[in-house]
Amino acid sequence: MTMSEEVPGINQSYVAGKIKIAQTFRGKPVAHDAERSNRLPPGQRLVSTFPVLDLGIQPHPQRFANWQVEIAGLVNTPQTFSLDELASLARTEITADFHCVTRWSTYDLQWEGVLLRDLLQHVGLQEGATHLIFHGFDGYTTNVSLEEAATDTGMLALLLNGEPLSREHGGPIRGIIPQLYGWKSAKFLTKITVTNHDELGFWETRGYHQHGDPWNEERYAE
Ligand SMILES: Nc1nc2c(c(=O)[nH]1)N[C@H]1C(S)=C(S)[C@@H](COP(=O)(O)O)O[C@H]1N2
Ligand SMILES: [Mo]
Repeated sequence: MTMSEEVPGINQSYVAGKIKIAQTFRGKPVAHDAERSNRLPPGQRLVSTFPVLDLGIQPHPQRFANWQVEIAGLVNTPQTFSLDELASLARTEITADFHCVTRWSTYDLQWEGVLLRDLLQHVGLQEGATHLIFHGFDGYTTNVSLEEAATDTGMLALLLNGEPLSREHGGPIRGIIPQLYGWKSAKFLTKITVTNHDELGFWETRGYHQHGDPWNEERYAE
């Protein structure tokens, strides 16, 4: 996919605006290895709300009951899970801060769901597997290394702050990679593809950083 390719139905002016920002900031100096004892990563501003940002295509909640998440690619047993099947796997709760590349951060979100580590162990990784790609209902994709995903906090979240995840924040299920910028946390998750190389996702093909570590200000491609 090229930078200019249009995806039907998405908010094109939102996307065009972000591409422009990525181009403007490309190669500009950023903080590296910021002090993690400062809870707020460099260039971020703390907000007390949890803004909603996406391409503008959200699934109708009527779809939630029959939602499925497919795990494909370099796994031993490719499998399609219903929400109930996912919910019946070992459940984990985490509390994490959320850092958006558009410079707001919000603290102490409580996510509950299934650790990617547990899920990947369940389906079995094939030799050579190094990365995954999250796919959203809206056609959104984002790439994450297994090193960043299969941690003790990387998860598929079903609940936010004790409530079923709302449509606005990515319900019924969302990938959560809390140590990276929020664009790596794919909403309305429908599929995970495990790969043996790093393939760029929606924003990564449009000028965003391949990795996205807020403590190194990995906002845009260098
Ligand atoms: N499926 C999907 N997931 C997505 C996005 C999207 O457009 N579609 N946007 C990403 C971006 S850029 C951000 S900042 C966060 C915003 O999450 P929020 O709306 O819960 O704040 O979702 C990320 N995950
Ligand atoms: Mo974002």
